[in-house]
Amino acid sequence: MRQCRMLIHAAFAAGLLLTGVAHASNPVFPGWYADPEAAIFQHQYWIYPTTSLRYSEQTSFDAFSSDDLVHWTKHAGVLRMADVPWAKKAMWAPAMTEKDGKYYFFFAANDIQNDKQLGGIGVAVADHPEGPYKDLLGHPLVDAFHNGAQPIDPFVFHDGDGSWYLIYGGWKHANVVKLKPDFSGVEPTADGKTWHEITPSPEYVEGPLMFKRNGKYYFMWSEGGWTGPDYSVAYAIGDSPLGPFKRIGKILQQDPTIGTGAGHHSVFHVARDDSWFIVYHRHPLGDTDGNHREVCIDRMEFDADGKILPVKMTREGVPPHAL
Ligand code: FUB
Repeated sequence: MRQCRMLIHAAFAAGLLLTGVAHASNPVFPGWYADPEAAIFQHQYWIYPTTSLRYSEQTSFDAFSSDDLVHWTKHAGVLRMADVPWAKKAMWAPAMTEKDGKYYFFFAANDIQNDKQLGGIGVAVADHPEGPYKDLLGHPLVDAFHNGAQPIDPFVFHDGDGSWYLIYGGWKHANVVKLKPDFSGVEPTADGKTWHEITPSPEYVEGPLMFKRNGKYYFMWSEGGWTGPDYSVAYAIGDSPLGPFKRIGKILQQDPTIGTGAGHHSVFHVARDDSWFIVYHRHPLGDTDGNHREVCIDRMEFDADGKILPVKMTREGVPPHAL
């Protein structure tokens, strides 16, 4: 019996389930990390998280790459505060995109509380997914509050018509704004308006994300307080990236048997087989330190009408999945 238990432990330690299939486990990599951004670059999965420390210690970002969602390679310090002249602390929430062979890393810095403070959302650029990323502009891309939205938690959405949008916002307000094609600033949409508020409901807090599926725009975000157990993810579906969006409901929240404070997510969509994975952070059970956040991955599925099904958080994560 004892020998049998030892064998089971050895199998798990080797990353193998009893079926013999290598399997991820949640968290997907060790360390306190949050706000994961999922991206597929150069036929590999990438995750770019916030380093979940005190604000004064949030001065660089690590990235992680994988061929199969199970085995992850760490790339340390892909963007460092030293390479962003205006950043002083609280570097958060990467948003990644590739354009014309360059890789762009959007992020928030300095946790500004009003328009007099220097900081907001910036953008850095590199020749490779693993960096090194360097500040593109020498100043923030969004440096002030618009429609009440704190300039944090960027997300970049590339629409089918070629337009690039920045979706962002904390303090219970979300904005969408059209990016100039070279990401050097923002520009008005056809109606002459620049800062479009798309706050979907009073429950919205931060961590927005957008994707398009079957011609519909899915807008997702986090609700609750990120340090506590109630942090969660909800969503809406609309006909335009500019909204309007009406909240449908929560799809990710704490599970008293698995973890608490599950939120600030992003998604992998594998086009080959139309499979979807949600990457998010959560607190370990019983741990009340707000910064103790771990990056996890689980399946995200849709019903026949295109509604997102509630996510079942797991300890196991997902089996290997080739791109
Ligand atoms: O990690 C810092 C902050 O925590 C993010 O900006 C928020 O969305 C929350 O996840």
